[in-house]
Amino acid sequence: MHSLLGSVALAVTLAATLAPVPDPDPAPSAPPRVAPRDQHLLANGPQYVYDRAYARAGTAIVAFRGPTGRATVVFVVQGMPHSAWGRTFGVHVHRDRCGRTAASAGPHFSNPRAPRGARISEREIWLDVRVLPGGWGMSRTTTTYAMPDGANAHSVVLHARPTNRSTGDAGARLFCTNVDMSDLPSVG
Ligand SMILES: [Cu+2]
Repeated sequence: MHSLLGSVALAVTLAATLAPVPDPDPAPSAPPRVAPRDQHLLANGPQYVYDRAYARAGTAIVAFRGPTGRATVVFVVQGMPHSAWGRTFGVHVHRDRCGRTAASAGPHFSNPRAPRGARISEREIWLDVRVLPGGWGMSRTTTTYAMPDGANAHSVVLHARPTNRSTGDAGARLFCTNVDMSDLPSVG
């Protein structure tokens, strides 16, 4: 008797194991799908490297305008050489697109509507980045002013030294990433 019951129990267990699992009903429980909106600008680079030691560097830039029109810019760099680990590099938004020479990107972007006497750090967009062990770093900033339409802002340049806060100088230009910030997407 015992062995018969055992066989029946085994058969039932096997049947349960082999029974097809019903498909979960996807319609009512699935989260709604939404179409992505162009709420930010994304750029990858660099397009030009002016110092061979940085040939393996990679950049990503995200930018958008918030509800008040202020621009937020996020800068990510990786692939920096060992000699750069632990150091801080000046990074700025420049006026012109990157080109074959380091000078191609032109001068720094400067807010054309800045009040007279505004400090340079409050007219421009600076993203100085500290490179961590592993060769990557991230920085971000939000302007204190509304980013105008049609702004002369078409690239991000990484320099050899931290930015001098009174002059804006940061030494040699190491590499350049194209990013058209002339008409940033707005959020809110
Ligand atoms: Cu610069």
